[in-house]
Amino acid sequence: MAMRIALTLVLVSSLVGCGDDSPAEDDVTDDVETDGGRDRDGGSGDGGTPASCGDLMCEGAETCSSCEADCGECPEPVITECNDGIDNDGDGLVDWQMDVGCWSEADATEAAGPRGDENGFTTFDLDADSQLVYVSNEGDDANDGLTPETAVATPQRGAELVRDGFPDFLLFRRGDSWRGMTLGDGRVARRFKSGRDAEHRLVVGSYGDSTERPRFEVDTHFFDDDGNGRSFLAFVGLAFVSYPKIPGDPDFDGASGGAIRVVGAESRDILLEDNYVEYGEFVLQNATDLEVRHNVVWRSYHVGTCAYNADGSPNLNGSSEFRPSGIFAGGVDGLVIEGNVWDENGYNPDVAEACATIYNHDLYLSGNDRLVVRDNLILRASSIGLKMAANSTGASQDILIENNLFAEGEIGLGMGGNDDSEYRFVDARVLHNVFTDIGRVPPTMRNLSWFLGLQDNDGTEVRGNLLVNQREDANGFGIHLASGSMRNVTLVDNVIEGIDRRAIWIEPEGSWDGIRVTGNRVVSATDTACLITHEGDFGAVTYADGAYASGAAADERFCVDGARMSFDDWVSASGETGASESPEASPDPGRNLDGYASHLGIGSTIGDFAAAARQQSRHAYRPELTAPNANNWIRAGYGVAPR
Ligand SMILES: [Ca+2]
Ligand SMILES: [Ca+2]
Ligand SMILES: [Ca+2]
Ligand SMILES: [Ca+2]
Repeated sequence: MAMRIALTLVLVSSLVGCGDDSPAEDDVTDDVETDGGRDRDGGSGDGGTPASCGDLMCEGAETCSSCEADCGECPEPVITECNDGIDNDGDGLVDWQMDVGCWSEADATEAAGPRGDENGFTTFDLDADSQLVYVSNEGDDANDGLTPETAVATPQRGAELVRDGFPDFLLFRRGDSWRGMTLGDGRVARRFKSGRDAEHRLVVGSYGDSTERPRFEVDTHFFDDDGNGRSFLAFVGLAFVSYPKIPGDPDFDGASGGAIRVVGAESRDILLEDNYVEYGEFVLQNATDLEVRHNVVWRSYHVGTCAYNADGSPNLNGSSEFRPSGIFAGGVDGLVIEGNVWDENGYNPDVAEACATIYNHDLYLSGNDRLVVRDNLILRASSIGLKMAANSTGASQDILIENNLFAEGEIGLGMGGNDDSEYRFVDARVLHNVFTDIGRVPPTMRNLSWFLGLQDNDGTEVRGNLLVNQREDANGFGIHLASGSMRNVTLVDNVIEGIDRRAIWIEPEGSWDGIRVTGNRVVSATDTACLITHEGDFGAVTYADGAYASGAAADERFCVDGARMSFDDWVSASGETGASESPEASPDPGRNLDGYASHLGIGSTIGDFAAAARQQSRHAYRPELTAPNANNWIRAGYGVAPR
């Protein structure tokens, strides 16, 4: 039950914290302890106030275990099935260290349960004929691998011992590491095997007393179906670090590496959960029903991405020769991407010739159907946080993008790209996302600050999003609709505040039909803002119920076909019904991840927040570092209800 207690506390503290930062910090620190996060460094960054034990303030990385004097005595650990020393479910596996039905020591059940009962994580039961194969740094490939005491030594030997078509478990000892090894020696062996069916997967996971993920230092993908059908797999709780991209590594080349690659058209039902990827990426193409959940992907990059003009000056577009992103997914039918941390993908500021480019992104998703992108932290992308492409009519259908947090990069969400066929994106919902500081520090150094752009959409609802914090004088916009085709697109109940330029920018073409812009609150304090920029005929666009406030002169607040105009002239030009001026002021505008890092006591910058979020794992899970909770804190600054 510890998990539920922790979640409740966080919810309470984030509500309490809405208008009053100071008292919530202690609560958050307590939550971390309750949630089993002892002995973590807390990810405190350079920008925070130095914490000193003994000053009677529990702050920064201090916890009850590191500083009892300030933080008080640690609560007694809650006894659960997963830490009571008993094999409660009779499967021969005891507690979180060994039982694959435990997501951590805080799990109340050794049996697997629905994710909603397992803190959002996937747990497993053994099947009658499941076989477990153990791999550790103290193992020996001459062993049978069937017990921890008789573990084998290498991933390739372990991969041989689990059986194709069976619900077997290949378990690596946590805290151990392997270098230059994958699931097979060579391309064919790395294609690995399949499980039995979607309910009986072949699981590649972990075991042991450590909470540190088994670490694979790889120079290629750890698993790669290589175009062959591989199905019913789960890769859970593993760390993949591309060692030739580790700055200072003796084998550094800045080029080789990987993580997981699934490209077989016959591949299906593959889960990637709670993995940590440094310098590598996920590549998913053509397959069916893939899930990418609760992973951390940081600094996928490749040297050779810088470009130069003839005079030797930098070409800010960068080179298209290498295209690293945090994930590339193309042509997948059924793709869920939820609860992940994507940070600084497409470049590496610490490596020469690894420039950010316009071609590289945190997520690059092209032509996927039944797509869900939910609850992700999408931070500091080379160019676009979430680039969505579709290269023919109807190429991407049934799309849900919900409650993600987009911060920095130069473009937040771009649904368009690379083609001008009509109606490429069909039945999309973009709901309750938060976008902040897009383009504040564009890694490419271009002057863009584009928050949310849609092209060639057919049947799209953009509802309840919050777009805030744009630096002045950028080439910027909030929400932009422009393309040859657009029909049945609704922008409703969005809050757009502090967007310096075209907060809502609509450029209708003759074929457009059924565009509704309704109930949005648009506020900008600057004198250069255009709350709505409309360029073209009004026939296809219905405006209603907008609430507007502007720092611009009274006759310069809206822009129609290049001319600035007053609220009254806007209403008369657009025919907007129910529009109003001077909505209620936001209680604490300007909230962003810098402020949230301060609020949590983990630093003062987006980088501090990101560093802490990259430490997330199921064994050390901090709900306050997730997109939904960060979003709620930012929302409160703008008077937007929590979700
Ligand atoms: Ca137990
Ligand atoms: Ca058990
Ligand atoms: Ca369980
Ligand atoms: Ca069990």
